[in-house]
Amino acid sequence: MSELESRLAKEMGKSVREASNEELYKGLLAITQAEAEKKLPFESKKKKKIYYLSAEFLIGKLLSNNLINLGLFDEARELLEKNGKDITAIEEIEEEPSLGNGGLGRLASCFLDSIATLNLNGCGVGLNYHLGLFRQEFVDHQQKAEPNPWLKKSGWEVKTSRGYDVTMAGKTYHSTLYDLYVTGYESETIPLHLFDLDTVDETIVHDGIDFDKKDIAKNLTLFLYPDDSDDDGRKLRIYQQYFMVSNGAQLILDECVARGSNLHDLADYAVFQINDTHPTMIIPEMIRLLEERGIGEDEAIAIVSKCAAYTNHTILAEALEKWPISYLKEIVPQLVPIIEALDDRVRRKYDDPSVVIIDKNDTVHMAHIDIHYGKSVNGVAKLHTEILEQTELRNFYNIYPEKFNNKTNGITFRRWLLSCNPELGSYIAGKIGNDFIRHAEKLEEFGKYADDEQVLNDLMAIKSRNKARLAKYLKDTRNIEIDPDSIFDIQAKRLHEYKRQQMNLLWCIHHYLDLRRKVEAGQVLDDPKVTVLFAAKAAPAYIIAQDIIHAILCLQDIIEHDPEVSKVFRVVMVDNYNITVAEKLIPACDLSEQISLASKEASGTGNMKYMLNGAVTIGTEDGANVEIHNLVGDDNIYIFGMRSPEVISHYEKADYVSRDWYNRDAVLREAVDYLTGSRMMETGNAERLNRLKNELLNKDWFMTFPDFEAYSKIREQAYRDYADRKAWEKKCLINISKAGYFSSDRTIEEYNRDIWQVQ
Ligand code: CR6
Repeated sequence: MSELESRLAKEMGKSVREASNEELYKGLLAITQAEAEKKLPFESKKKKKIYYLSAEFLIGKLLSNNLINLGLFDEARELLEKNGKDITAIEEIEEEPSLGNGGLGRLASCFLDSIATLNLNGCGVGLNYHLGLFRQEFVDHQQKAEPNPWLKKSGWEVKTSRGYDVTMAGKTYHSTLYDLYVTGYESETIPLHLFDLDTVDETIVHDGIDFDKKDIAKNLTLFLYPDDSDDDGRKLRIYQQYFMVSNGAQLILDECVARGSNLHDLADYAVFQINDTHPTMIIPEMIRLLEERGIGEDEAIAIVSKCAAYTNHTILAEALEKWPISYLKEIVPQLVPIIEALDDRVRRKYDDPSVVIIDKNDTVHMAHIDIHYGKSVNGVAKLHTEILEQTELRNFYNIYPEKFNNKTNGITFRRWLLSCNPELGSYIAGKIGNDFIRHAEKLEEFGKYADDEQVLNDLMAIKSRNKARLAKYLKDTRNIEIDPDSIFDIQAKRLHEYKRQQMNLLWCIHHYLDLRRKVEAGQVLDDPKVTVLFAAKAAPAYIIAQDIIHAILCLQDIIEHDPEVSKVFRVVMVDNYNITVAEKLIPACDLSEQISLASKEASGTGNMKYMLNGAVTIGTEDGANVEIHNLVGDDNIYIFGMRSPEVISHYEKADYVSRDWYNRDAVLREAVDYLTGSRMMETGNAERLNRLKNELLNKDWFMTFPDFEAYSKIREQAYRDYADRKAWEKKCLINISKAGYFSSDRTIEEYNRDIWQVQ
């Protein structure tokens, strides 16, 4: 009996063969937890520490990932197989911790994996939401949001005896700290600290995801991002944010003192990376706590300004947080004099209303606190950082050019290749060795096989098996049948107008109508077989996003009922997109849709995951697509559409009129009109369809119409190119071999080199 086998048997009190999947899951969990814990570093040995503060950590399932990182995966899989068990079925038992919305939260999780893998002294700090991002169902072609409990069944969290007092709106709450162990690849473990309140009560949730937003003791950590479409929802966010950072600040001070800091030298012991503006209140809170411990205001501000660093993740104005000072006065009155003092210093120094912290409407600009009182400001892709410097944050850049820097996002290869696509991972390792897992730049060596017929055939075969696996998964879990021999064209990401799922939809309508015409003319449909897969959750308060989902589901239904066209063309929207679904879609993708309006997608990270798994990108020159394009060259990517200077100039001049495009372009007009044509109206909801069409016709804020023709042309070109399978597979191989740059290990090395400077 192997050691693993006897340990498992001991945990479960029975043999592997006798155990149920549930028991095996629990047994494996206990073993990985114990192994991970052994690898926690000795606190006192290291001086400086990274505190990665984030309202979101989109963790994903942990079992396989941890087994891989701990070097136990192959052994566990073989042991299970030998006893007639299947590791995939055991993984199904695990509830995914969805403590994030999308890219930003997933990035935070990839970063923790890399911090651990690089043996850097660090940890994550966030909140222990009881319910993850809502579970999405489709009912009557519409999204329905349901609670998504994960905590009770998870087992990954360790309740600690640590906790702190946090005072909000005059009441004091005592927190409890839970730790989740983040394993690194054959390296140390780091903790993700998630703060919670014992009084939170999941039973107050009713009618989908509604709850009493005023009862803070019961609702504080109930949900990630409560609906912020009303005052109470917005205030609850401030409660959450302050609870997170006050706990975080107290933890930082405790730990740093224990490691030997005298507080005056805090910057030698701590750096806090502020992930978007949600944790910004750590700056005034830390100043407050230092003052409480006897440090004068000037010095406290100077100390904190050396510890704090800010990452910006968007240029969309609605996402740059601003709070009315009245909210802060109500909830965190202890911070208001400090924020006023910080604002005062800015006003005395700079005669520029665009850089103040509290504006003339008594609104507090959170990002401005970060920029004035942090030591670093970074964007998340080259283009994004340039836009911050030259346009969005130009006035700040002029004051502090030395603070601005770029850190192009990355992804962990452990989860996004080894764990989600083990066959491809081992194949590459068989060709170029294992080194690329830790030294991602070595993936470039795989490029030498670009003309090797055997390798190209092997890659094609791996992709085919992944497509068949996806087809089976969709059949088993959703009763959706798709043809694994068709081209899989995938757009999976949060639903947002700037990401332009609506442009993809318009093309699908256009293609459907073309095929229908052929059928009616009695022609044979010899077009390439295509399955377009969408997967996306829309924020419950974002009406147009829901309308887009509705229109996609209606079109899906219409095509399903078309016996001729559905043989060559299908549109399928997969419900409840999350990390688990992403891990199935990505290895099976042929064409990766990254079609945001240039300048609007700060980086994107899905684009990198698809590339690494051997998909070809169709995309705009936006975010990290620009860098992907530079790396793979014109022949291995399909780039189209307006470039960002042109887009920015349209916004500045306010000269874009969507109706002109509609009037001018008959093909586009036909697709837009179809939204409210008889077939769609019979299938769906008139209010939703009309609203969507009107939005496009009268606004189209993210300019889908001007890019539509170029998009259609290049997409059809990509489908034609796919027919030459060898040439296509070569593109896939080149994409894989150039993906090394997008390892989050590279990104984290850069953060550490330029901002953190931790040993
Ligand atoms: N939505 C950006 O839009 C970027 C991630 C991570 C986003 C996306 O382009 O890749 O952050 N921004 O940097 C925000 O969430 C504010 C995202 O995930």
